[in-house]
Amino acid sequence: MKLYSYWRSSSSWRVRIGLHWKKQPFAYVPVHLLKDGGQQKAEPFARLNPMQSVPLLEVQDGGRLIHIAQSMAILEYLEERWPEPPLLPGDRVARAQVRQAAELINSGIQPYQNTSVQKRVKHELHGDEKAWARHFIEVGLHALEPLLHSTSGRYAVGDQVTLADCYLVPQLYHARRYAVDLAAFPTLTRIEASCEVLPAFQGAHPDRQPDAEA
Ligand SMILES: N[C@@H](CCC(=O)N[C@@H](CS)C(=O)NCC(=O)O)C(=O)O
Repeated sequence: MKLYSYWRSSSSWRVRIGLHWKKQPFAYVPVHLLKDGGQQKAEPFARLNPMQSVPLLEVQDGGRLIHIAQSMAILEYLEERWPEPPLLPGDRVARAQVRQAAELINSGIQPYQNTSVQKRVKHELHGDEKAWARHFIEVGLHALEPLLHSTSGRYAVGDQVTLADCYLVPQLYHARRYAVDLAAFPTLTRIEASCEVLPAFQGAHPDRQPDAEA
């Protein structure tokens, strides 16, 4: 199994957590999102993933070599193929709460800080791309804090690690990069601290990846 990834990509990081959590070995294929105008836009990668983004999972299944993009699709695939240890709870209300938190980040925060969006705000619209991203990160985290206050135990939803934690931890790293003051989010940072000590989260951290930069 191969994972096309970029060390600081939060979407790739979510999948790395999932692979480590399920103890599935994988080859790491770096795709540099900035070098040469972005290797995600060049062949051969762009042919494998027309969305021109990471993560991309390459995996053998039923005698076929398949490629899956979109972190949520990949993580749900991993969950169905290797159900243990789980990343989705058995209870359907809890599952909905997990997906709610993950989607808030996936579709409500991360797109605004994405490399291509940042470039367009800065170079084509001549805006302050960092202020732009910071605004949407703050709005999203202000919604997430009370939601997770009501669903969390040790982790985002209850006392088991779930997909919601795979989305939360990388997003908080990027919140810091955009100078968001995390003092307003005590529940989120408490959950992050619980996750950070787990080997799966440690192995998935950007600084531990082969393409990490100083
Ligand atoms: N919703 C997608 C987002 C994928 C995505 O935006 N990936 C970013 C890195 S975190 C990327 O490859 N950006 C390339 C670009 O903006 O050109 C997912 O969850 O996989």
